[in-house]
Amino acid sequence: MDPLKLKFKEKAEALFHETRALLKEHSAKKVDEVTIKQMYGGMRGVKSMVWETSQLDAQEGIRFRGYSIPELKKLLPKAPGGKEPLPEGLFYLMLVGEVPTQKEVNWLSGEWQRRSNVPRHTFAMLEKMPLDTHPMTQFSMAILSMQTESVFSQRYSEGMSKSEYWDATYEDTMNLIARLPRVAAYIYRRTYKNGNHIEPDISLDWGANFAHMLGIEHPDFKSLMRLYLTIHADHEGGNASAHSTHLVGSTLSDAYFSLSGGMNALAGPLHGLANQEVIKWVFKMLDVLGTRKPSKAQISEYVQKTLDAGKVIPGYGHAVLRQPDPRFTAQRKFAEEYIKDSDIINVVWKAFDVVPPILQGLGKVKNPWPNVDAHSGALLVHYGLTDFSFYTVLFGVSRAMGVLAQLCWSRALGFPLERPKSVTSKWVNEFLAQQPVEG
Ligand code: CMX
Repeated sequence: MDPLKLKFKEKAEALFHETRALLKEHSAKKVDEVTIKQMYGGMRGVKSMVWETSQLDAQEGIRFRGYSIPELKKLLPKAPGGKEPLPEGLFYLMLVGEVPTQKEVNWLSGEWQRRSNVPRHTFAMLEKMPLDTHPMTQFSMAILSMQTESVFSQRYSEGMSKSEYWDATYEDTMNLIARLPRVAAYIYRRTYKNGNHIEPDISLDWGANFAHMLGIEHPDFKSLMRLYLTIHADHEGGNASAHSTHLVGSTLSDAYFSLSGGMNALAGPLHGLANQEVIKWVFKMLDVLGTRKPSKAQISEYVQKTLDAGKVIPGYGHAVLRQPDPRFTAQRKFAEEYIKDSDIINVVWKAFDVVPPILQGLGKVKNPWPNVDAHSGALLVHYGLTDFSFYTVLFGVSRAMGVLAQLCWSRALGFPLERPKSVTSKWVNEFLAQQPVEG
């Protein structure tokens, strides 16, 4: 058994027994009540799921196993000479709850290289897709096409015991994450670079090798990818991509089915596709205004026009957060450190000053602040990755780490099929009619 799997096994056995004891003693305790508004309003804030890998605080933002992004930037191992955390380290932390050593992270980089072989039929399947198929469609289908390799499905069909589910899921998780950069880079190169593919460089870490296979050779782009893949990895369990992965997985669908489901949720414009929408919106604004250096007053006017047209301002707002997203701030800090004077980044920063008061003025937007998607496009454009429709795939490669680490936990803790109760409008009206009249 590999050292990470062994560590996970020990932790999982301990938490499994702890959880059984907790359920025996406290099953009937209530942690929440659901309002009519929450039922009709996308279940905001309803505490109904356990998610080990990260937790989101509305004011403070995301913490991965208790660590904030600035803390992780200091604590997680780096590539030689690099300043950004290695995403492998975050996966390790999410999976076993311990900050890994450099040696442990180096082992994981090598292990993912070892497991990174993509089945040939995945590339053949992609080649059959029209070139203008959205990269997220290609990505989700490519993940699904690799389901033929699922260790979980194979062992399930052979009669695996429930106690081994976590083991097979760990194998699928490691294989799948290892293969994603190659798959994503293949989609990128076939869609935008005439199928001129770049072979992996096995001397590189997971994020840097991805940057290399995309074909963007600026050394700072490798650093950006390491940071990007770290900060997008998880956002507790209720967000749409995480929750979709979790829901599909709860049927004992394997990691491939589950992640593909999660990616389909990430592809929506209110979720991961917002990173593509932000940069499209910025460039449209620059075109309409006829300048690369718009004033704050010009941006303000364009924001108002967007709202008047009945559209949202992409990259702003959040279902849970009520402050600027620390993932936005981390990207801003990266830009301040690595990039001197970029028009497009200046526009993003000016928008940060202009958009929140306008959204606040609408009186209905609960969070007027930028989210993770407000900044990423400008950084990617700076390094020459200007194919906007690919951006959500980058998000997806990172998100796989959080949702699949959690899938291992869901299997280890024996979480059952997810099946919340729904009611009809008629039921709601009858329920209300039975309530005592207030006042
Ligand atoms: N621009 C304009 N209006 C906005 C807005 C924005 N950025 N954010 C919220 N609103 C509006 C909502 O559309 C809603 O209007 P209606 O009542 O007319 O339907 C109202 O304000 C209240 O919404 P909310 O409670 O503040 O926000 P929700 O929890 O319903 O939605 C989110 C959250 C992210 C979908 C929303 O803020 C949004 O659409 N933002 C733009 C898209 C975006 O950036 N998504 C990416 C989020 C991060 C990620 O998942 O990647």
